[in-house]
Amino acid sequence: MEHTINGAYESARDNYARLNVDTDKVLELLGAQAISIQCWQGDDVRGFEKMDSSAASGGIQATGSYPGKARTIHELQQDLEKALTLIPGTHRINIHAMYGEFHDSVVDRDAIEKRHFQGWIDWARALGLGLDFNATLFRHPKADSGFTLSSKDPGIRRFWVEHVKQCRSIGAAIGKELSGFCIHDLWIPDGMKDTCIDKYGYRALLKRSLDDIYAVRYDDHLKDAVESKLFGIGSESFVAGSHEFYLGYAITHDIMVCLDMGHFHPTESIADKITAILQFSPGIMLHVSRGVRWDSDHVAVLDDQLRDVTQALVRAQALDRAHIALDYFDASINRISAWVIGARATLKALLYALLEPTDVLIKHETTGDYTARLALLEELKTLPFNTVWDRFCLLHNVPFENAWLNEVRHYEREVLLKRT
Ligand code: RNT
Ligand code: ZN
Repeated sequence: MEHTINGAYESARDNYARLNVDTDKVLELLGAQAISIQCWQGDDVRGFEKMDSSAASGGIQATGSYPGKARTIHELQQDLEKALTLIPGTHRINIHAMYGEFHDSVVDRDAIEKRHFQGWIDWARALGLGLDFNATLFRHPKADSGFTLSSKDPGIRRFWVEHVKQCRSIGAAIGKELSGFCIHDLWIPDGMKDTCIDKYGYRALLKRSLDDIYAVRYDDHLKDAVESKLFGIGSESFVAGSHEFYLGYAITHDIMVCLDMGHFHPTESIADKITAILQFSPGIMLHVSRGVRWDSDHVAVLDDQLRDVTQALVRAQALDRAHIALDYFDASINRISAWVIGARATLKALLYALLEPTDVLIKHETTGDYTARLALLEELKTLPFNTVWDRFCLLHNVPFENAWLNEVRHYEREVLLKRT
């Protein structure tokens, strides 16, 4: 098989070279792309707190009851390790505050400390992985009113401000300990089901809470992002942290916006926003997701939306300013396969974009030769893309084609189905 792939790759390399694309260089660039993998796909966004967890608020909902979900940190790490052996490249793991190591004690969100995450840090270091960390402002009794950082109750606000401050300091410590950086992304569920009158008031409170939170600045070990949303289940009429709100906040406070692919109108693509935002912001964060009819958080697949996003980044030469993270959760299929399918789809979308002769296309465009631009774009679609992908998998020692699925099936039989 290896021999066949290498043979096919030689000829694919020629194909692309004729169009001015250096596939070897592309494979190198792709190999340097780290994707942040969401731990919460492994346990249906539940976390390991010992509190009586209330319902996930803000419309975060994993549907399905596929057997074998991770019940402990150890199981979750074991599952992630399995997934990582099937995803080419070196990646990052994205965790949430509710995934701490709390053993049997009840540790409320405003009392979490770095030590609760030391296990994750040591695990990540041993595997050579970066770690991202997020505050958790949902699935908690103090979020049940539908408001957290923009709550009109000063006590509730203070509680959540403390939590986020604590999380940012833990994030900074993680970045430092792993001798790199850690991204702290803030998403809150705040909003209202029905007509909200005092939108201005809630947003003013949110701004005040953010000012308090971001007054503390960390060095490069911590990168901050804020994530907007259009609506959620229970916040259909009003979301305090809308796109305009956070865009304004991020740009005036030197932090990144996080664009989640499911958080906009269903016909709206985030791809076109990237090159606009990057004119004003040094970096951008993306949550790769697939909304079906709504922000349903389906597993990412190689579709036009995802390709539009990676093309926007590559064409703008902005890969090094972008932080790509996965954010979806599906409990109706094998959870490890969900990680693998989404991560491989994201890498394939990056590969597809990198295999484009951007210079040539821009030249056609600039000289007004739109005929040649369209013709070339069409030609590119049927070049032997899959051969370059196979070569990438081979180089990174992961199974190509669907061989990875056999490994997932084996793991399911041997490990997942034994969890009762
Ligand atoms: C919710 C946001 C948020 C979460 C994760 C768990 O709509 O997309 O990013 O999905 O933080
Ligand atoms: Zn998200």
